[in-house]
Amino acid sequence: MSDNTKAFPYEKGSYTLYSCATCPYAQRALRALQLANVPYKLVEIDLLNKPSWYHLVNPQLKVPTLRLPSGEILIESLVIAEFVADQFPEAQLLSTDAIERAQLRLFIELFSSRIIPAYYRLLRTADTAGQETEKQALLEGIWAVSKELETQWERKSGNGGPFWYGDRFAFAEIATVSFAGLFRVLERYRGFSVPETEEYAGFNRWFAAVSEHPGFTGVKPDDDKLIASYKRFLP
Ligand SMILES: N[C@@H](CCC(=O)N[C@@H](CS)C(=O)NCC(=O)O)C(=O)O
Repeated sequence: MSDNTKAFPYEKGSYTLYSCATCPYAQRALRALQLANVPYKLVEIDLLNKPSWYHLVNPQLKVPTLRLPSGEILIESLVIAEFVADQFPEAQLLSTDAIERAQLRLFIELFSSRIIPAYYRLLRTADTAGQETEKQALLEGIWAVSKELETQWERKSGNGGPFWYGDRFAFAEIATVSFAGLFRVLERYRGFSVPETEEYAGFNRWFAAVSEHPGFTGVKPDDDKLIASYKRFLP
């Protein structure tokens, strides 16, 4: 078998993350590495003009991709983030308790199924009536997430909030904050914002705390760049 490893850039004996600054999935991997204090080399991939060697790194041609010091390659943002959490347990990104892990998985699944697709549908819908329907769907998703956060804060591991694990910005935030950060794009293109009402109080409290935390601000792309990069999703 030929050795392809020399055909693409990577840091020998270290972690290499192939990423794109405006990609919310890639930001999950970046946040996990940064919060766990893992040294890594960053290779920025231009998604509109991918390097010819990128298929050797990830045949699906998506970001993020993580090359481990051993040469193993990991794809899929949540898989990469969970690997980092498990490999560097001292960062306390993920609980080792099976029930707490299950509850967290359910939260990420709720966020991923109710907010992420609604976000992209709202962006892609052209007509005003359709946009109203999608805004409602998104708000219902945010409401469900908000209630789940409040439920978690009543649990021992939630410890009163404002993050999933109380005062610790950790795996729940790594998995979700880039998508909540994308609401800036919806505000610009669709005039959408989360109402400051009791119904969404849990979500607003969580996001206010998240927005100030280095785990969010340290990886946050420039607003104008982010908004411009989503223009291609508009109808
Ligand atoms: N399920 C993947 C999704 C990753 C994904 O869709 N990344 C986008 C950028 S945000 C991508 O690389 N798209 C390929 C392209 O734009 O050509 C993950 O969680 O890592």
